[in-house]
Amino acid sequence: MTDTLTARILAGDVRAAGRLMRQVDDQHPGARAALDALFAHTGGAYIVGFTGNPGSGKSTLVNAFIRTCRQKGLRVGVVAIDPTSPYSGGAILGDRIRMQEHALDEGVFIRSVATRGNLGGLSRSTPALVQVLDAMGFDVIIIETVGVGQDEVDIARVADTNLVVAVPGMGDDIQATKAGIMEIADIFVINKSDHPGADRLRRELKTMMSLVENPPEDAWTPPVVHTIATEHDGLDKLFEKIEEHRAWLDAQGQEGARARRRIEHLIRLIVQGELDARLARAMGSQAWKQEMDALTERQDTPWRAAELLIAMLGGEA
Ligand SMILES: Nc1nc2c(ncn2[C@@H]2O[C@H](COP(=O)(O)OP(=O)(O)O)[C@@H](O)[C@H]2O)c(=O)[nH]1
Ligand SMILES: [Mg+2]
Repeated sequence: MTDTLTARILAGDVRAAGRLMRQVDDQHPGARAALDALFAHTGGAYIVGFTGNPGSGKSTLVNAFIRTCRQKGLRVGVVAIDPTSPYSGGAILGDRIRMQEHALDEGVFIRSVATRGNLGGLSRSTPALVQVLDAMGFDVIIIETVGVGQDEVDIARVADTNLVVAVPGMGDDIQATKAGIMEIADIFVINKSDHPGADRLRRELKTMMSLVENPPEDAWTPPVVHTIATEHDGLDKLFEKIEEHRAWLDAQGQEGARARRRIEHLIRLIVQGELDARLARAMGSQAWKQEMDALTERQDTPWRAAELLIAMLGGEA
């Protein structure tokens, strides 16, 4: 069973891949064996993260970027994460619509993930989905994420090159400074550059970057690229900057160490997802309800309760 499924995925069969991805979402026990079998075939894809506030134009930009990649003959897989929308909700439909230009293109595979109410779901499923796309032989894998919480920032770290998408005219607060987003930016994209304030935002970003103390001599300075995603404007420049960043990574000779760090990071995400899921299960149990009864009566302490909870996490994976 697993053998035929993995063989079909390795051959690029999108229906087989879709099936495994659904199994990953449903935490189907069979998914693990397939993921294990696929892992040896991964590592060939270049992963690009698109992170930015809702409405900054990420999906539109991804759509335009896919077109640029396709013109160069590159096959593209996309994992679009929207933690605020339910599975059947508008954002996911919206993503489909914004990317539907590529709906019939066999060189493009788009997978939307919604995670509301699914504890540990994002960090659990995203690395697996990326691995499946990688094994399918896509040249470029895009991860679109909102980047508001630690979860999304963690997800972004899976990428080789991280784009942080900002838009002009949002007032004085530089949106990108939020929640560690600055640190993950390899390239800043000022999308909606047709709106007023794009140059000002560019200056703000440059000023912010100049505040980095004692950057190493060979450090990468994130370039700022202007785009108008709706008009496909600035995409060639963006592609060029991604290639420059990739070349810089190669020149750093960091590929080995980076690849190691990334796999380690992936494993940490998988463990975090698993722990979150186990924690949710443990805290939903009868034993825990009784413990909470005892606690509210001051018959036990939070520290002893925490120990009990940790002991309860050790169950079956
Ligand atoms: N004026 C303008 N509108 C844009 C641009 N890029 C995207 N939009 C619009 O911004 C809205 C949000 O875009 P979307 O791609 O869904 O943003 P996301 O939530 O970040 O994925 C849509 O109505 C887009 O048509 C742009 O460069 N200029
Ligand atoms: Mg979107």
